[in-house]
Amino acid sequence: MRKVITYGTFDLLHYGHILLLKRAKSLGDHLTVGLSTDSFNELKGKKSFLSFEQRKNLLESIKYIDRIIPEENWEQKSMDIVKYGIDVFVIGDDWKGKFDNLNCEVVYFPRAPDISSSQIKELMGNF
Ligand code: C2G
Repeated sequence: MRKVITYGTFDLLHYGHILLLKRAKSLGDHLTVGLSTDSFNELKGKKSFLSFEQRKNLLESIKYIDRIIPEENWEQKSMDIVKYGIDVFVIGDDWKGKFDNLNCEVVYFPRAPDISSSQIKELMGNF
């Protein structure tokens, strides 16, 4: 059983997120998502439109995801990799190079172009 993990805020779920999750799952048999908590988002300097619970509910409807854990800090990744027996860490290439030292295989996927939660928030602001 090849296990994959990825992390993120996944606010205002869009096709860029889905594509990343689909690609992540294609690398193994089991996908864990470390979902950023609202307090970790503050650490990241991100204010998500949807709360952790709302974002978690949305992710739970995605067939590619097998497990969701809270992402509470920057440091937990290497412990999660050991705790969950992870083989591959995946994330978008906006993070390229940032996680090369993790204790498993690391894959950066190209980000889906022309879509982001902040763009959606801006557009929503006009309605
Ligand atoms: N993503 C993508 N294409 C987009 C937008 C996002 O592939 N158009 C990917 C990001 O690269 C990331 C995932 O979708 O892999 C989640 O995106 P965010 O919620 O913006 O994640 P981020 O805030 O970058 O959190 O510890 C890691 C951080 O928690 C990552």
